[in-house]
Amino acid sequence: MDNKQHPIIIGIQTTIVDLPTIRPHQLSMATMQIQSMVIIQLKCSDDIIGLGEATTIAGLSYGAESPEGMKLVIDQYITPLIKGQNASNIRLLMSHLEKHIKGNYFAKAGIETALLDAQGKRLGIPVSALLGGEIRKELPVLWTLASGNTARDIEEAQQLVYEKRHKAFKLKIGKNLPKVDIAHACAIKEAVGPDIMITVDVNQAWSEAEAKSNILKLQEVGIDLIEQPIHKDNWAGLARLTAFFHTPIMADEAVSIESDAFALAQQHAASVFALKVAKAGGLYGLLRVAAIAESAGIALYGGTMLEGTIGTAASAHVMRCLKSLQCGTELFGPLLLTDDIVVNPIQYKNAALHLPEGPGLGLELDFDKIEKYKRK
Ligand code: MUC
Ligand code: MG
Repeated sequence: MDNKQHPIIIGIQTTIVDLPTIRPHQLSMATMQIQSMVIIQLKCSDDIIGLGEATTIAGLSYGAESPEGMKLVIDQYITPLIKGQNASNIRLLMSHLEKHIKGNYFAKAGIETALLDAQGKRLGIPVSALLGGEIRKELPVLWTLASGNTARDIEEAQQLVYEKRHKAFKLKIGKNLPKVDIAHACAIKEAVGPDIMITVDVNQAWSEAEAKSNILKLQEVGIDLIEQPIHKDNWAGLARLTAFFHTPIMADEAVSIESDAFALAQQHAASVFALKVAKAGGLYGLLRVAAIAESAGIALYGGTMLEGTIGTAASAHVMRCLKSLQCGTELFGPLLLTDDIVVNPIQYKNAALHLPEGPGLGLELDFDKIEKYKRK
């Protein structure tokens, strides 16, 4: 068969782009001032270029993959395995990568995104249509308050509620002494009132004993959801917390691919899963994790690795295909950045995300911006 029938992958270009954040973003394990993303351009013999993004949070603070490492994995290991192959055989290509490259799910997710974007552009349909079609159009989006200052967070929340940009917030805690963090969460909950959903993300910072006494207080003031309070590998501890509290406990770092989802479900170790394209190794992987959660009666939340527009659009396409998304999403990544590298950004209004229309991810790169922000 010739190249007309089979679009061939002819090259993959990876570029690390460093975009400043609008303010310091403080997590339990790091404070971000920039977001670094690996932008992937997957070039095909039919002149189609698929866009992908491989992004993590604060170097190696969140997970085992760094921006520099992901670029290296794609350049040195993934590219030789798929260059010259039929770009339309996405599931075959991904299973080939799965066989020859262990782990590295964030890098693989970026590649799968680029393959899907290319295939959507080729067929003239959105990525969500490639995945079987949308169930929902708009996705509710919360905002994370993480300036590191309670008064500033309250002001930020009140302003965003006033502008109707968000009506739910997530607090990043776990960096300070528990009594400081609890006072911070209580002050914010009290200031915004009972109608505004407030969740906390501890990013694994507490021991199980600390978690027990801290969650007790958070539950008392009406915090709506507790995300990853203890170490990601302490599944038995997560199960004990899930059984003990009526406030839902959400697994984030603990749940990556479907085998984690299955084991966590078996152990009743969470009542909500944070789904992330990067953790799941791609959009199809996210659907597999979601299917297990749905079968086990575990609620779903659309998580982010604070991706820029390409990664956020990929997440939005697949999350539009989910039957249930009880806890909404946190797909606000582009809003945390001072600039964008696409010409047609995602729109946020009425506490929801609106994707640009168009084939594939529906995005067009702004090459001047890539040039401006690319790591030299
Ligand atoms: C995380 O751990 O969930 C998502 C939103 C945010 O502010 O941080 C992240 C990562
Ligand atoms: Mg989290």
